[in-house]
Amino acid sequence: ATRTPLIAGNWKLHKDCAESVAFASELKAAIPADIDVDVMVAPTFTALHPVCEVVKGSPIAVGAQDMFWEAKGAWTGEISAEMIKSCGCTHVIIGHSERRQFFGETDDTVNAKLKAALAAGLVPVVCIGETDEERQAGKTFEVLETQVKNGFQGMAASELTTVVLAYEPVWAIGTGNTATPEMVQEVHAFLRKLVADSLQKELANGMRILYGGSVKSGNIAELMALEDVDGALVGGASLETESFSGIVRYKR
Ligand code: G2H
Repeated sequence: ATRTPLIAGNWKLHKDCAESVAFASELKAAIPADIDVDVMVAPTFTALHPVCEVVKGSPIAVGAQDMFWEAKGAWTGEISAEMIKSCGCTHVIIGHSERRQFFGETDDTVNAKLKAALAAGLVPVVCIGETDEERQAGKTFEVLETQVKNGFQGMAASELTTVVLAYEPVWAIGTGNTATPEMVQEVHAFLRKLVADSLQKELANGMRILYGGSVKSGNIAELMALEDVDGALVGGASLETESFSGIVRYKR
């Protein structure tokens, strides 16, 4: 299968508008225009539009870190997929573990957001992952299977072709504890087979499965060398030009 890798930077709650714009223009200068991977950054909502303007004409795509599933109405504080798209964004992160852990995100809300993102033509990056407790209890595969099946509930393979999966073991996020390459490959192969068996083989072969959790320029190459790893979702190491562009330009 030919899957173009995606390296995505999740800026989380970092950088105000001016800082985001300045950083985006630094990245634009640091990342070669003919880079052979897809690159995406996810600034805060308030910086989405100016960052989209800055990276225009570069290989850097822009995504939101979250979205709401309704298109409009009395939903104070929420932001729709269409609004994100109208800023110039092409991607959206859905179901990040921090949303699940701190903001009540569930597989059902992931499912609703996924449908709305696809309807708006955004590329969804759907995050899944087990906690430390679940891994210790031997429930990793069970948990991931539930997250995938419920997250994709009611959708056909033909609707899911642009979807990107991001495997982020919760215990590896921002902790400096990266999963070993063996653990990552084992899970990614499991996920691809799960998508093949529960939906469609062709979909599974084309689906990009990213790894996330303490990815840095020092470990990206060994992760990318794994058969079923098609990119990375990077948090902490995506916040500086040298480290993020180093990850994007990992040794092939
Ligand atoms: C996981 C990841 C980015 P970090 O949340 O989504 O963060 O690379 O800081 O572990």
